[in-house]
Amino acid sequence: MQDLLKRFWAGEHRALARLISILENEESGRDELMRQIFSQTGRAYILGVTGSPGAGKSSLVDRLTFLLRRRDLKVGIVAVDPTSPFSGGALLGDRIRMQEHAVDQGVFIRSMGTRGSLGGLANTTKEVVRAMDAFGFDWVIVETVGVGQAELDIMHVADSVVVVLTPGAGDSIQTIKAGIMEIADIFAVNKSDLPGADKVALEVEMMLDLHTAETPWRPPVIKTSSVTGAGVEDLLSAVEKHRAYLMEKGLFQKRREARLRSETLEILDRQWQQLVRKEMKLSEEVNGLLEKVARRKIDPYTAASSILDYVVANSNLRSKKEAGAG
Ligand SMILES: Nc1nc2c(ncn2[C@@H]2O[C@H](COP(=O)(O)OP(=O)(O)O)[C@@H](O)[C@H]2O)c(=O)[nH]1
Ligand SMILES: [Mg+2]
Repeated sequence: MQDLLKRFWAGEHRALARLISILENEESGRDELMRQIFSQTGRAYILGVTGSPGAGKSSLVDRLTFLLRRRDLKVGIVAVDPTSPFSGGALLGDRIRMQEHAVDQGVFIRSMGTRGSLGGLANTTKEVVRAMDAFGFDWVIVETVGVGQAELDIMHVADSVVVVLTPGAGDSIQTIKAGIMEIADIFAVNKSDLPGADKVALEVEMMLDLHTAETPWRPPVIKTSSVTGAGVEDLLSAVEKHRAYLMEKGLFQKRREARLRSETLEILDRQWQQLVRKEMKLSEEVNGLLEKVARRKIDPYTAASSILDYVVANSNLRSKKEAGAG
């Protein structure tokens, strides 16, 4: 592991890829790795891009990355979209092929597998973003399809969220899930080279008229085309404006603090569950209680409280023993 980290800190893309695999497969040592890289995190700007399958998210990310690279910023991309794996479109594909031989490897793309539960996916994605942050990317872009709760959860890691809409069929405002509208900091009406983009943009503006009176940030609506490249510079400017707004109002810091707090609680939840599972394997006491519930001898609430008491007491005992031994 120390060897892996050494190569990771040296900027080896293959070490980053390996580290991400460890996170993805929940291999042992994962928590320890996260612990070791934490101090180097918190520097990257994290941009979320979400929208329906086929809206042009990957193509837009491709364009945005191209612009960021022109400013010499390093970009990590995490694509969580089982419907269309990120290929690194025309612009990026060439660039990455070019860079395979170059010293400067400023782009790294990772498509997340869909194995495991979606809840697990959200958690793993957060860790992968963190790994890319520690690796030294200036921007980390996360692409997800805006379908379920897990995808919405993933967007909570982002500092700014772009929701991509299209003039395409069924993408009318009325049919878009409420949750997705609420997380948008910026709207991109993509495929503006096709007819109907103006109408969608107008619909979004009207919706915003109704809903954003209370907040000082009104999400801008930007028409883009990832085919012609039109509007993509404007989209990036809008993201940078949002970033400046977050900084100015102290929201950037506040959000990140809140995120670290809730993440700690998530880790605690996970560790607690592991502890209980371990006790269940080892202790007849816990299994006895579960058995009693199953036979309706006691109620599940009493049993759960007893298990809680038991696990706490027992783990205290164990750590005292370990302390005594050491
Ligand atoms: N006409 C048009 N087609 C686009 C545009 N952006 C993406 N597409 C096409 O839409 C399809 C889906 O694009 P993709 O980026 O994979 O969408 P994703 O599923 O949201 O990531 C591809 O065939 C793209 O070439 C655009 O701005 N205009
Ligand atoms: Mg995609």
